[in-house]
Formats: sequence, structure tokens, C-alpha cells
Amino acid sequence: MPPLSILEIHEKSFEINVRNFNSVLDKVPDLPVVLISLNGCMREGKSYVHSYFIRYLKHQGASDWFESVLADDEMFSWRSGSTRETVGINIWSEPFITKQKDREVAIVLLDCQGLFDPNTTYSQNAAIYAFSSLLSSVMIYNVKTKIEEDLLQKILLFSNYTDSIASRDPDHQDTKPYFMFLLRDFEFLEEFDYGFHNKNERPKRDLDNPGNYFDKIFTDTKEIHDKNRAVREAIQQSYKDIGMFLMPHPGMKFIRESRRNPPEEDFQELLKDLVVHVMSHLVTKRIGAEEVTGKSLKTNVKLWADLCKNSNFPVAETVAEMTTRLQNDQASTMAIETFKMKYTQLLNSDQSGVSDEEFRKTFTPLLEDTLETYKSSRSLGDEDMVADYVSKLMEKCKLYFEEHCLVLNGANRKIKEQKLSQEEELKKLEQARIDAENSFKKWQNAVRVVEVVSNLLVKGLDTVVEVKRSHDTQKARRAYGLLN
Ligand SMILES: Nc1nc2c(ncn2[C@@H]2O[C@H](COP(=O)(O)OP(=O)(O)O)[C@@H](O)[C@H]2O)c(=O)[nH]1
Ligand SMILES: [Mg+2]
Repeated sequence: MPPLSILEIHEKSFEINVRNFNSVLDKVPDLPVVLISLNGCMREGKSYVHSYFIRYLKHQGASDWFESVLADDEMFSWRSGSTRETVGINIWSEPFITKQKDREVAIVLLDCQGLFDPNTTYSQNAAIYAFSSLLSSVMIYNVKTKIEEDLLQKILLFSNYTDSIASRDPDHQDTKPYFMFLLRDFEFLEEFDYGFHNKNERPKRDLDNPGNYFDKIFTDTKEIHDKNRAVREAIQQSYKDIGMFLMPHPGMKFIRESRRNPPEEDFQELLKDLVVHVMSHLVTKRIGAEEVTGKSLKTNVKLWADLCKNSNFPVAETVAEMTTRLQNDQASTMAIETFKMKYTQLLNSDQSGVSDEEFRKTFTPLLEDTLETYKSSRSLGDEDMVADYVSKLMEKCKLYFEEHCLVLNGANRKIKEQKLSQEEELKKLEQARIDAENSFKKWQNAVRVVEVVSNLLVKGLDTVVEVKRSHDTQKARRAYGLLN
């Protein structure tokens, strides 16, 4: 179960591997997907943290998940030293199926490494962060010691891609991805406690009056330049929430030989907290406000990969335009398919075969349902675009109704009429049969009467003959003096 590369960095270019991506998504076609990415510079412990996500997910958070041992091929490779490990973006080859409240979701892990070194061009780095921003629903940015101005600017640049596929409706802020800064070897220990900070909370571990690092970076902005304040506001607009997780240094023994020595206990405890925090704040992937499944995400990944065919990552505006088109096309196709299906059902029911006037009454309610299906399945694009799709959809529905449904209704009506006249014909035949049967019965009765009468006659005649015969016998006897 090795990790698979989905974005490879070559000497002067990069390549998106759709086949590898699909091999993972094909395993969970119908489940909503949570894409957790770890981003940042190399050799800062990203893959190491991923191995703990894998431990947790493999054991479904059972009590001993943290202590469980993974073989080398059961995790993203990580090691000491300064040579490159992950180049580009790797995906874990197995999605993990887990529960989010009372439904199943599939978690897909992404290990993304921007190199920011002399051998990597700006556009190669841009490709990694842009693609990661497009894909992630939980984007974790790994950074050493503190958050600096240039990092915020970099994040703002790539959050344009996050925005390019997000709904612009202010009511949909909650459908945006989740962003977390993971601070390694955090240093300002007199002011802040280790652990999770965001706009609502901060940990309270060692300090009497601990500060909130989120406020320090994002909210306490009175003294900073307007431009830098705007950067912070724009970043916050791109995500549903921004969290920060402050981690201690793992200890020198671990740094020197991390395969043999565990990190210090404090680090282990916080690593455990970090993993539990991420796994209990799962955010599913959405395009616009709509949740995607393994199957529907594949279509988008293919579109984005196609846009990169000439080895230039497209600008965010192009991604926005093409993704918006794709979403509206899909919503409109689904709506018209539903319209056709409903008419198929209707044409197979008693409601069909009626007069054209009667049948036309079914059109408006079904058209309204269809437009509603389209509208509720899309959230990207402005009002003009919606109006354009709606008018095309109405035209298509009308044409389908006139050329297909009305014709079939007419045919069904003819069949119905034929059936009616056949039924009448059958009724007449049946009546004739009953009449014939009745006259036959009458005739049978008459025959029976004749039979009885003739039997009686025969019997009467026999009696007469018998009586006559006995008279004759008596006469003869008397003649021969046999009788007294
Ligand atoms: N200073 C420091 N080093 C770490 C930390 N976590 C891991 N490391 C070290 O960084 C090395 C590289 O880890 P890796 O996960 O491969 O880094 P990646 O390149 O960011 O994926 C490990 O072997 C550890 O020696 C940390 O929190 N702080
Ligand atoms: Mg790595």
C-alpha cells in the first residue's frame, strides 16, 4: 500500500497523474470525501505527522492507536537528513472510511511538499500549492517556529484557488474548507501555551494568563500596515475557520536519530491531541456549496488536469470559470434527466392517454420542479449565468415535451380508444353468447317436456294394451268353460 504520486515535479515542468488519483477515488464512489493535506517546506516533520493520522484511522481511534507500530510501507516515508523525500503531491493509496456524526465519509490523505529551494521554480511551487488548495477540505500548513508576513502573503496567493471553487453567497461561509497552521518547535512560551488556538478558544496548560496566538496574528492588527491587515482579512474570507496548533520541539535525541528515539513526552502528548483534534473536525470536500463524492470529484480532477495539459498551472480565474461551467452543466444535465424520468413514469401511468389539453396541464409543475433541481444543485456563477442556464433548460424541456411526450400521449390515447372499442365489441359478443345460451336452455326445457309427455303416453298405451289383453284372456277362458 504505497503512497501514489498525483503531482510530479520534473526538471522544468510538472504532471498531474489522474489515473493514480482515480484509483483511490474509485474505491469510494458514493461517499462524501474529506481531503486532508499537509503542506509546507521539506524536512519539517509533515510525513511524520501523517504517519500518526494513519495510525489513528487504521485503528479507528481505539485506545492503543498512538502506540501501534507501522511498517515502512504502511506510511508516507519520512526520515532524518536533508535530502528530498516527497516531491510534489502524494496521495495515500487507501481511503479510510470513518464516521462523521451518523454517516460514513472517506478520508483521503495528501502529503504535499513545496520545495522553495534553488532547484525549484516559482511555477512548480505554485502548481503544488494551487493544486493542493483546489483539492483540500482540511488544509494544514506546517511551519517552523512562527508565522511571518511573507507566509501569510503566500497563503493569500494560493487561497485564490480555494476561492475559485467556493460559493460567493455570504450564507455559504460554512461550506468553505478548514485551514490550520501547524507550528513546529514553537518558541514563544512565555506568552502562549502549546495546543489549539482559534478565534474562540486557546489552551490553558502552564501559563497563568496565556495569550491566544490566533488573535496575535489575525486580530490584534491595530499596529500593522493596512495592506497586511487586508491580507489577513482576505485569508479569513477564504476558509470557514482558521486554527493554529502549537507544538513543542521533539527533543534533540529524536532529531539526531528519529527512527530509534521517540520524541519527548510533551511532544507525544500534543501530537496525540493534534491528531484527535483534526479527526474530530472533519470537513467534507465541496465544489461551491455542494458536497462531492469520490465519483463526482473525479470529474473535477480531470477538468483541472486537462487545464494543466500544457504544463502551466492555469490562473485562478480560468479555474473558476471552467469549474463554474462544469458545475452548472452537471446541474442542468441532472435536472433534464430528472424531467425525462418523471415524464417516462407519467407516460406509463393512467395520467397518460388523455386529451392534449389535459396532458399539457402536467408540464408547468414538472418544469418548475426541474428548474428547482437545477438551482439547488449549483452554487457557482452569477445571476446572469443562472438566467442563461434556466432559459436553455426551459427550451430543452419544452422541446422534449412537444416532440416526445405529447406524441406519446397521443399514441397512448389511440391505444386507449382502440381498447375501448374492442371492449365494446367484446361486450356485444358476450351478450350474443348469453342470448344464445338462454334460447338453447329454453329449447332444452321444451324438449324435456315433450319427453315427459311422450313417456306418459307410452306408459298409458301400455296399460291400455295390458288391460285389453287381460279382458281377452278372461273372455276366452269363459268360452272354453274354464271360468265359473
Ligand atoms: N525540529 C523538528 N524536527 C522534526 C519534527 N518532527 C519531525 N522532525 C524531524 O524531521 C525529519 C523529517 O521528517 P519528515 O516527516 O520526513 O519531514 P517532511 O519532509 O516535512 O515530510 C524527521 O526525521 C525528524 O528528524 C519537529 O516537530 N521538529
Ligand atoms: Mg515528507
